[in-house]
Amino acid sequence: MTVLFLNDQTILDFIDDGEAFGQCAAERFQKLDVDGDGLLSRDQLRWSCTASDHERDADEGADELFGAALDRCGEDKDGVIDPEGFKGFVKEIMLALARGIGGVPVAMVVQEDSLFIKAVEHELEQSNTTFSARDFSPGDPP
Ligand SMILES: [Ca+2]
Repeated sequence: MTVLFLNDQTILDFIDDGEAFGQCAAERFQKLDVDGDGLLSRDQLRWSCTASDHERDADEGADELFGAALDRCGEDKDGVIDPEGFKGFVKEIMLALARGIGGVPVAMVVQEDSLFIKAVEHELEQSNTTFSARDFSPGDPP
């Protein structure tokens, strides 16, 4: 387990970078799809959420978030989801969490392969490439 400090902008920037985000979502999908048929069941998804990014507890709020995200990303009638739907699902979850976090960095306990770690790594990569062009005074607008 790793403790991250992140705010909403870290997550939003990551989601905005369609290529990086899409690749990470695809990798995560492959990992979860243990039988390799290109589909995930609702149970597999549920497990992935409780076991990694939402370690805290399986409270009603998490259930609600999970259900709403699934509805919006177009779960089909058989209760399975394809890679494209999974990407939408992950996006919904991360957007909801970003809204919950807001602009003040919070500590979050995540597993080593969490997409939130990818988001932080993504942010570091971006700041490295634009280092010379930016003034890092705290409180400056992005
Ligand atoms: Ca499968």
